[in-house]
Amino acid sequence: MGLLLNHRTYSTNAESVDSPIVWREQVSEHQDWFPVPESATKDTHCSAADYNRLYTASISDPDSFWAEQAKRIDWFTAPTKVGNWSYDPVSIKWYEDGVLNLCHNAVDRHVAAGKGDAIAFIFEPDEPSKPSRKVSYAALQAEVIRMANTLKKMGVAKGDRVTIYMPMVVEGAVAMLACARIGAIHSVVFGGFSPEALAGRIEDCASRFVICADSGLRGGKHVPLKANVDAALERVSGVEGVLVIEHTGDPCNMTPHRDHWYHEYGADVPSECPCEPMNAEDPLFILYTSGSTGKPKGVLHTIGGYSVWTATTFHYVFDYKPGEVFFCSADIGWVTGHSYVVYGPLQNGATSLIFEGIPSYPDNGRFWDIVDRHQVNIFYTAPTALRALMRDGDAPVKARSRKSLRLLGTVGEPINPEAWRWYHATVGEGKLPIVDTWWQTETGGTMITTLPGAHGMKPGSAGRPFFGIRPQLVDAEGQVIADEGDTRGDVSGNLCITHSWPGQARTVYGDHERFEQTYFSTYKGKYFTGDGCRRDGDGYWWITGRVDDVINVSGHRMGTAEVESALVLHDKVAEAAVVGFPHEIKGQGIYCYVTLNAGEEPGAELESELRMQVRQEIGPIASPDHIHFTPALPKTRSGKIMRRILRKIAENDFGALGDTSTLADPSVVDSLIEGRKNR
Ligand code: 6R9
Repeated sequence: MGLLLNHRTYSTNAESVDSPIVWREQVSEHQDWFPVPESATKDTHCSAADYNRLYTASISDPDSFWAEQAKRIDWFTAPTKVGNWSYDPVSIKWYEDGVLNLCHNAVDRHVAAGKGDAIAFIFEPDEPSKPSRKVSYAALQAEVIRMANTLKKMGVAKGDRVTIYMPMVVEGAVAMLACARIGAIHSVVFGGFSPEALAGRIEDCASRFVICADSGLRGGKHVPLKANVDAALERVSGVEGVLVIEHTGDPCNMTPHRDHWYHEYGADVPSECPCEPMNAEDPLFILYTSGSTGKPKGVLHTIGGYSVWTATTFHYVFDYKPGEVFFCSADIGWVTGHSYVVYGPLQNGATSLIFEGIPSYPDNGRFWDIVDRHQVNIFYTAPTALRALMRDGDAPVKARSRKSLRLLGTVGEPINPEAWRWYHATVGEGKLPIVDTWWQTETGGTMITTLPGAHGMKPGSAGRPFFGIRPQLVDAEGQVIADEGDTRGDVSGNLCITHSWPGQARTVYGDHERFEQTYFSTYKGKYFTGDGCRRDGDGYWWITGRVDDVINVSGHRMGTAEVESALVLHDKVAEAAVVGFPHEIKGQGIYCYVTLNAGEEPGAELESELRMQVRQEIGPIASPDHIHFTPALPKTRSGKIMRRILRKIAENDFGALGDTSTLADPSVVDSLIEGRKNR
């Protein structure tokens, strides 16, 4: 088993956490303690005393606690049952006899309550000179109804899978809500994925419908979404309808009978469409995510538990107050966009900002321009973006007022204390709370975080478990090292969660066995997160990064096996091994070791062909940082590639290679080191 453990220290000794993140070793985090800022205690939904009381209640009587939280949302039939789950065998249900509709809770009920004029979405286009747009809850309702009826006209019915391949525009969220409204299951595919990757995701869930835009805009560049859909549909059959939303006006090829322009096809649909009553355990969405083996998995979330979880976490984690503007910079193609651009904010009647572009366009002050222009109160982004902006110094930040900001947040990867401090001191003027929210596609919403009015902060630590969450650290053999409530000093291990929570994924679409195998078989009876973690004596949890063969590049999860599969598709490649290495901006970069077939010569041309190959198979986000041609890979006598050694070499850490005596040919290591030094 490749699950290794990092005991009590961040050292990178041979058997420590895979892909360790070097900057963690250089900082002694213990000295830093930032108490709850005065401003965060004002009207907070959760003080320190509230947290202790609510957390204890959520653990001692989860059913009562989650029955109470379920009252945040409307139910057509209130559930009489709360949690009903087992991790061995794996069966997870919450609120199983409840009937509801998430679109109703996100949109209609606010309109019904007389809040139709409140702003649901603010759209900020890629091009700052173009007008932004405000969409009220009433206008959103009308839009969602139109899209829902258009989908029905196309033949979409309850339970059908609909693939959404959109830029960051309001219509992307409308498409999701329209699916939820009619009981279709959405599968959003990030617009940066290639046609090949899109085809795989369409095929896996046998999706018969696709919603896309003509093209998207990112930093002034056009992303040919419809053309990518066309290319994908040459590789996969079964798609009957493609709904194309006009966004940039770029010309598109339209296949008769299959492809429909939304503004034409949806022009004359009825203006009423009741929300379909759905069982709490009916599927809501599938979202593909990378694991350590095989193709990306279609993680499946169901309606009831996910609704309650995102509504509750949004309320507490961001301490949201009516009228505030919330800006989460994640794309709806990732789970963060699902939970905290769309469903969490809307269920709370919040104003959520949708930003089409990128943080560096037209310059590195774009985020802060948006904050000022739309008076953003809560800003939530990824550490990789902060590291990139930080490089440009304080001036672009200081040139903007940022007075409206009240709370900052991060998500997606561990934040290095240096970036945290910059965020705190420069962006937040040393006054604002930061929530460092640890969670995953599989967890549906935030799991470990400080709560702004309750907890002091330690740069680099996610903080404390959210209500109902029971983290546990175990060693490689599954022995328990630490539970919540344990007050020993620093302990490290592999992070598991011992009890289910409403927002937990229910299965891998079409492959429950893979779900069990991936998450519940390493440590029987526990959900294994794939992350390494340390817990300090104050009860703060510090995520140290993945301990499996998943790497985190700019906050995007990627399986090293996926990149390897793409590389070996090239007919000159014999074998490939891919590892992560510490990268100043991206957190981790992609380092590929490649061996060629006999008679083939490495060279710059082949290198760019391989880069292209990976971009084609997966997308630009998977572009290798290094391609290291080598005559051989370090293997054990039984033929297993020793990734531990490859990781060390990629990290330029040649002194701690550990035991190489089991290698079939130890001289391979010297030649790899030589090759690394020459790069
Ligand atoms: C929400 C999201 C999940 C993986 C997760 C972990 C890393 C996310 C983090 C964090 C440290 C944080 N991760 N948030 N690590 N601190 N605050 O990102 O989901 O794309 O599925 O990635 O991201 O390694 O296991 P997802």
